Amino acid sequence: MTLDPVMANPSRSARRASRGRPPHTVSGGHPPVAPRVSPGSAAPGRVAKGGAPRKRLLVVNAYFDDLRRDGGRPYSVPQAIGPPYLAGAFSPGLCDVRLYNEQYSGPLEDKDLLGWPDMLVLTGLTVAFDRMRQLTGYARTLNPKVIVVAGGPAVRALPRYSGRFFDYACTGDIEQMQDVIADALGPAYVNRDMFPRFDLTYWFGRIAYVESSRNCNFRCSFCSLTGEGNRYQKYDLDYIRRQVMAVGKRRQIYFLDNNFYGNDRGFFLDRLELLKEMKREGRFGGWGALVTQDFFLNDENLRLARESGCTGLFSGIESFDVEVLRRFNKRQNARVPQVELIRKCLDAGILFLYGVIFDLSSRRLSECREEIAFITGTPEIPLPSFATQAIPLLGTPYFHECLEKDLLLPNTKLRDMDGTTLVQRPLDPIDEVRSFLSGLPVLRGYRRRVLRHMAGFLRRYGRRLSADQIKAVLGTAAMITAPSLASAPTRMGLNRRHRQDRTFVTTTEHLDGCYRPAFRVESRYEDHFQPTMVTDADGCLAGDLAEDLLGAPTLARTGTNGI
Ligand code: B12
Ligand code: SF4
Repeated sequence: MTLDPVMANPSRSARRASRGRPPHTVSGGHPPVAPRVSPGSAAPGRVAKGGAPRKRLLVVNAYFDDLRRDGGRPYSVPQAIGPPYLAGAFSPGLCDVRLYNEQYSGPLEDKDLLGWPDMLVLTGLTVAFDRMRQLTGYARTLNPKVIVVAGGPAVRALPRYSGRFFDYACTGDIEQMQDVIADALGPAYVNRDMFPRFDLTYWFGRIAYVESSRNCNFRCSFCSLTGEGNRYQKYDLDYIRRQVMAVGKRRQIYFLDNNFYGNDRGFFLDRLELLKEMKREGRFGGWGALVTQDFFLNDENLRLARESGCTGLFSGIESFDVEVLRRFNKRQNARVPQVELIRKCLDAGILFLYGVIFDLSSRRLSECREEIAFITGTPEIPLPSFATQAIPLLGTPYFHECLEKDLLLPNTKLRDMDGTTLVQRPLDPIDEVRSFLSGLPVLRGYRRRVLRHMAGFLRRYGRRLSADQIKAVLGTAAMITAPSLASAPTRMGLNRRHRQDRTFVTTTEHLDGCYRPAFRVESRYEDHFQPTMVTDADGCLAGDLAEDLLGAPTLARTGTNGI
């Protein structure tokens, strides 16, 4: 794989924290649950041929469910791909590697698996930071010598705070794992030809996920990539081809790049040629990707994408209100009326998927309801895949704006920054907001309009779309109106440890069952099960996070959008 220099020389920001731990233990209060062991495992055996001891590595995608259910979401799309990419850094000859994806399999509470590794590697969304701490508490209780490595957007935003919990708090890209492995285990354990371990991704089914680029050339104010300020980077074509080959024949290949279109037309056209060729070879039935809206400004793009086998595109609409887009510095979405662009995409035979976000600290509920009525009353466009609130993700320009305007609620918990829970002061009375939010994920009150909308949509596009695409449209409608049923049908109603009704407001919201340890953990790890507080009781930035969040320059705060 050829990488840009920045990626080939990952930042050496791994930080070792103190690792001495007292031996005493306390009861955590909950009995262990039935083990759920990852099927993704390499061959056992403790000594390799050359005599070096084999090492055991467990890579986990930590995850908190936004519906606050205990179980996994095997049918939710897309699924995380951090674990196979990170696993690729370990020498296959000297390491036994296992992967676990909590998004797919539910919370990892299996003592055998948690106590198994010599090194635990953690990844996950910003909201999953506390879950990473909890997994660390479990693993260290069961194996005091385990080395814990963590990375991802939360660790990037909170490198100093993270150093309290993890041996290596990584702010670099996946290649930083190579440095960490060399430092912690020795250079022999590093795989210099790092390549994702798709052979271990037990959660890939009809759809497999790969990526062809990193980061984004735009600078939307709420996006964690804007806060991180890294530039758009491309993989070379051969690496992309190898990835598609490695996932095996699939119905769909989905590119999880933040911005598959990117800012290099030649690279875009080359990838389409490659995909066209691979589709002809029968490697996949169709492909999909995440694109920014500048993709739709050139009509040729839709034709070329379709010819190369593209069946679906996801693009962050965020809002149909131009003023909202400007406020979020999402100007690339305001150049062409969005309904027109969606219609063109569907008319070209490509499914259009999107999400909408509502910022209740700057918009009235009446405006948000009008927007939902607009969407459900416009059969030319599909229903959104998700409707949530704008999240002031740590380190983003939007986070700093909320902080400066004193918009964050008292006792805001990092765990509640999931888009379903109110963390900003709203314009409308809190009780009305609560009622709106409790219905938002399932579009409560709009069911009849949703059904009418679906009928109109299918009448309009039914003939242009394939059976698979229509299934996906119906799946999206199911996902938004009945998310539990659609994403985890076999676990309906299972919510063992979180029975209290939600309040939808961070100050009073209950914690998930995961915050009560599933088995006894050492007393010194009890604090790993306390929530990370973003604000204190007065709504001021919590002292623990201040050094990370106030110290660093917000380079993207003044950044211009890349269009
Ligand atoms: C798959 C996905 C999901 C999946 C699950 C993701 C997961 N990990 O559990 C689902 C569908 C659940 C999801 C949900 C949401 N998502 Co999402 N999602 C993605 C997506 C498309 C791919 C993530 C991925 O696996 N990338 C591949 C891996 C290899 O890269 P990465 O995770 O970006 O990690 C990089 C670095 O952080 C670092 N790194 C990461 N971990 C580690 C660990 C170590 C040890 C090291 C060394 C390095 C390292 O290396 C990578 C670069 O090389 C990204 C877009 C994207 N292309 O990244 C959005 C993205 C992550 N999601 C985003 C958002 C906003 C959301 C939602 C909040 C949307 C919403 N409003 O509902 C929800 C949250 C739901 C919840 N539970 O609360 C944002 C950022 C969120 C954040 N910072 O937490 C992203 C970036 C999209 C965007 N551009 O806005 N998402
Ligand atoms: S277009 Fe905006 S939201 Fe999407 S990845 Fe780029 S900066 Fe983030």
